[in-house]
Amino acid sequence: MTSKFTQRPLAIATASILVSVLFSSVTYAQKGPRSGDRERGNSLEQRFQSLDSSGDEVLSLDEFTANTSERAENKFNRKDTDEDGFLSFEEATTNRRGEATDHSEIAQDIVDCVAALTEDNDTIIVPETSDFSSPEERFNAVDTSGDGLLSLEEVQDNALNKVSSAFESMDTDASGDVSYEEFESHNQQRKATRQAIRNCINELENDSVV
Ligand SMILES: [Ca+2]
Ligand SMILES: [Ca+2]
Ligand SMILES: [Ca+2]
Repeated sequence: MTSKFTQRPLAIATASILVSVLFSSVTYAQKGPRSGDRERGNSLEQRFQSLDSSGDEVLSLDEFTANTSERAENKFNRKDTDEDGFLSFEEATTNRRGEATDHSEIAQDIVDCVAALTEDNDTIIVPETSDFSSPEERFNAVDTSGDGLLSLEEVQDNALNKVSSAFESMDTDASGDVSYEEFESHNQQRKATRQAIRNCINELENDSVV
């Protein structure tokens, strides 16, 4: 891998990566015509209902992943700036500011910091150090063919894996489907965890003594 990228970490970006890993298909379901929906609980219910296409008040894995491939394709096309049908390392790892987020060197510190915060807030889920892997590691994990480029299929497979494992972690009673209660509590965990990670990264990055 010879691509160059800047190493300036971006707190928000990492937090949002984790969030998108945990929750992509939930936000994906929000693409409909609804707008201006500010009421939190209500909007979460609507989100759940829009995912529940069978209307049986639980989400199946199929319902939960229904938009995943299409969403991945849209993102792929947006990132493929030279339009060659593949994502290079740079296309895949740089964000809108032209930087690749890299918190891999403080991954353990982030995990320790978030773990300490759970003493006061047990809604927070402690992340794993692998959630903060380097851009190279993230890229190579998706590049299953190992040719140094990401195909649409690789990107879609990766998205499906992530959304499926998010579904699994939501289904806390292992019933094979996700109830509204499971959905809601996962959403609360996600919000608390995202905030905790953001706070920890800010703190760790602003450790200057002067
Ligand atoms: Ca359903
Ligand atoms: Ca390309
Ligand atoms: Ca369940």
